Amino acid sequence: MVAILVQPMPTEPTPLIASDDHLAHDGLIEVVAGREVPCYESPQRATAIRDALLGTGDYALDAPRDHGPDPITAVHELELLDLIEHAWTDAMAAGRDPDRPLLPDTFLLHGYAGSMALTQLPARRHDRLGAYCFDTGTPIVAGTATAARAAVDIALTAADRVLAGAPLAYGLCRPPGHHAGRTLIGGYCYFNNAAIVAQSLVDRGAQRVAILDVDFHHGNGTQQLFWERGDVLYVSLHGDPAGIYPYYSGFATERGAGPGEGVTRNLPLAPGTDGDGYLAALAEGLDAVRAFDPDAPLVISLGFDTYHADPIGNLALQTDDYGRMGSAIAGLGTSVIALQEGGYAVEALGANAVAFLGALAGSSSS
Ligand code: OKP
Ligand code: ZN
Repeated sequence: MVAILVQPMPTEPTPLIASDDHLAHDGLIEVVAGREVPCYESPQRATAIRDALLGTGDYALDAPRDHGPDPITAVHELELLDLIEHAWTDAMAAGRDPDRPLLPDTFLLHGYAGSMALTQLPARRHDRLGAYCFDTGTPIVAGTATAARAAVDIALTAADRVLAGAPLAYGLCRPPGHHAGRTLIGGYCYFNNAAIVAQSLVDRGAQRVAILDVDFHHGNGTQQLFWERGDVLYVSLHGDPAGIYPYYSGFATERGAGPGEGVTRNLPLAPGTDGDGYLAALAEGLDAVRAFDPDAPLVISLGFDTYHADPIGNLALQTDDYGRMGSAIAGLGTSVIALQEGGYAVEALGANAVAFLGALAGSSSS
């Protein structure tokens, strides 16, 4: 009698790209609803996720490789990079309090200019913040530029791993990126990590790249960057902007323009949407990805602020729903670059990341 041993396939650990460079980016406060509150986007978020993933034994921690500024300026204007790199040192040279974050207080909006042809900006970068920032939740401190650069390198290094053959790599980006536009920071975001990766895939020869954004908030920056592009699909599920940040974008009627017509898809969700409702919308989003037929790894903007206990979300997902999402996305059969965006219920972030990424990788610890 022959014993037939069914052995589980030994799965390679999933690359977990992370860096402690984010720790020095602690914005301290944001201004919301007329009040100064502690930043929801805290260093503890990334630490919690990293520790939980490493605790499973299914991840291989690795440091990001420096990719230089070029992948950033392929997506953002040089003046934005210059602002982020020098706003803090300009402010210190001007005698600003080193214990307070920089937040803009005067915004350069369309309505400010009207028909005037404005030609100049103030001399020092911290005085220009309101020309490059769209909200009061995106503070700059001494460590912001280093952290934001590291987040980009984390995202690009995760992409490198997948292009080198890993079926899945996870970039623990902090600060997040999906609200950052060509010349705009906002929503805790400075450089658009996912958009930079998508553009780098195009620059490395991809014809069709899909970005799936499952953060609770609409990724207005990512949508803006690829609005008229037919080669990068942006699909986003998010809280209905009729009552949710970023308020001005993310409605289902926004579908892209020109060569990008129909290559932006928004799936706004009603307050209280639970796992079943979410999975139904996700199936629709995944159908859009399949129809687009990407020839590159899927880029996921991964937020856990859809969780029922998230302090700034209003959906109702449970931890096991993140496993269901991971399994549904795994059903695409494509390799995946998963990049961290939001999620502010710090005590649940680790379990939610383990559930999502474990199911996506098809591991038993999910
Ligand atoms: C960043 B990411 C809600 C205040 C909202 C900005 C939220 C930025 C979310 N009371 N402030 O998409 O998770
Ligand atoms: Zn979010």
